[in-house]
Amino acid sequence: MRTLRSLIWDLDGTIAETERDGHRVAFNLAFEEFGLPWSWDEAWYGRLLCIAGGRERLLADMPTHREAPYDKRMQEILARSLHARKTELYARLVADGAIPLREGVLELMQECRDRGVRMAIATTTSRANVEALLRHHLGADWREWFAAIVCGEDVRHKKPDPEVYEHALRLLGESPLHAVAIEDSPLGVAAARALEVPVLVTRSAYFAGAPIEEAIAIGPGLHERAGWRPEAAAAAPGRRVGLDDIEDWLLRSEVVSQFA
Ligand code: XBP
Ligand code: MG
Repeated sequence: MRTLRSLIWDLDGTIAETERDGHRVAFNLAFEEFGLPWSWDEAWYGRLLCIAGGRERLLADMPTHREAPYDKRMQEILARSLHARKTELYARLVADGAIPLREGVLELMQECRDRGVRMAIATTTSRANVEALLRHHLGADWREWFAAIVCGEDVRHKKPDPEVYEHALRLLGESPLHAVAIEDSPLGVAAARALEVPVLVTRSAYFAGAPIEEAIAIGPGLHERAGWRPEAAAAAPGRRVGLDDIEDWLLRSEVVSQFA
């Protein structure tokens, strides 16, 4: 029987709305500092999110600008410098308090700690971004909250490749039978599902309407038990989604898959 022993968190879009309010803004600040007349509005950045990795996203967008170097190697050099500066500017935004955690995230993390459910981070964002955000919100001992932290630098292939989940499961010493991932994007869901890790989806600003299949449940966020599909039916107190709800979805998904 499936039981929940480990909860694996995606970061961008799931723990906080980092893409719209953090990375995009920091990229635009970096463009300005470099004297480039480039600016990614919310809609355009949303389209670029089909490419995982900020540096990779920059490289994909470069040919659309006449100021970009023609030579591929020069493009690569510019992308590296812009990306490095973007990472510094992102950390400054976080330190200034511009990027709150999504509602219900801290409460669920705390519940995991109280009930002995181990947590991991499986993200393809850079380690510096994970460090900046979680230190700011969880405090200096933030690392102790997680039994495994896997970031963009730790993998050869970013999501939707399952490598990041493969690492996280290995570090946790966990089977997908006893883990649940929390994700917001189709790329992230695909990465977890490739290893048959069950996924809970909390819709983020950029993927509010994206078609997503194969989730044990999809809903608006952890702060709210209304609006989930299937509905949050565990006899849980309060309004937010808790571990009882997640365990209930896990069991129900097992029953559905047995009779499918
Ligand atoms: C996040 C990403 C990252 C971030 C930006 O994926 O794809 O590229 O957008 O971070 P996930 P970097 O939702 O899996 O965390 O600029 O450091 O790549
Ligand atoms: Mg995400």
